Amino acid sequence: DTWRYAFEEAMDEVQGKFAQKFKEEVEANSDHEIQLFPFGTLGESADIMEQAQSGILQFVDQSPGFTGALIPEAQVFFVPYLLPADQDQLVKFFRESKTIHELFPPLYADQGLQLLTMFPEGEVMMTTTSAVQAPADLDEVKFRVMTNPLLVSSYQSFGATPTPLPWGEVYGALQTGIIQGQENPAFFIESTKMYEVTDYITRTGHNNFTTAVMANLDFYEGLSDEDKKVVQDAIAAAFDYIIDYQTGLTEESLKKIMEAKPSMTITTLSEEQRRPFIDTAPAVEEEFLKIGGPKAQEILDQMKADLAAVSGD
Ligand code: 6CS
Repeated sequence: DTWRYAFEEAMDEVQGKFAQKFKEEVEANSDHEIQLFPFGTLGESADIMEQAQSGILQFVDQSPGFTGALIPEAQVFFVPYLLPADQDQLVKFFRESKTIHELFPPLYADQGLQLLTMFPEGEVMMTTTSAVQAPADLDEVKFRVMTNPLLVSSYQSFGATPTPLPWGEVYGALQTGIIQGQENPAFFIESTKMYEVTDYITRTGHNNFTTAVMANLDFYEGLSDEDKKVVQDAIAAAFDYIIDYQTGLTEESLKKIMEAKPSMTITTLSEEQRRPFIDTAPAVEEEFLKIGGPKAQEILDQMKADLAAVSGD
């Protein structure tokens, strides 16, 4: 059979690399073919999710940043400073987390989706048209966020005016001055040329970009055990590959940005400068418990237990 797989990025960006590895593995180990649909070919994130839920697509990569309305619990990934900054701990969390491997799958299944994996895409950084060193610098800054209510709350707590937009509108909105900032991992800031329409990159250390790969549930449940294994093995291989692929990627991407635009200012906030941003976390966590759906408390508690288990203290 031919299986259709859509994702939110270009072929040579992280989600595309993951998808290409998945395709390679499935095709090497079965008679099935994977047809890949990068960003823009079938619409925005919200569109590809609908297509996966209705079975037009067999596979979809949609980030929790866009899954807020569907699975409110997935907003937990937008509590700032919750995920570890340390890459080894982060990867261990994604590999071993009970939240991801046991608690989230039934919530995705309720929406007609088989959750196959979640993986990190890199440290999230702010790119803005003016310098950011403190929450006060975000005052009056219309800051684009993904269409996720908790991410909106988080940026409100940071002092900005959050503006949720689908990805396709971000470059133009920065260019025309409708917004003055956005956040994303370095590889994406580089590949999508966000540096052309902003002048400052600020490393606040508040998050790592999480994404999720899913299959249409009826399609997945209809697969033979052998095919399910092909899919699971391909996901596992692609996970290992994408973690490896990201080694050094952040620094390389920042270097490319500086080469392309030497006037760009990249600032890593000190622990002291981060303090006021870190101090917003408890309020955002409380908001998550209010808007994060019926399982919010259970998800947050388990997530903290999972994180403690990988933190080594
Ligand atoms: O900010 C966004 O909307 C996009 N960022 C990344 C890193 N991937 C896909 C997503 O659409």
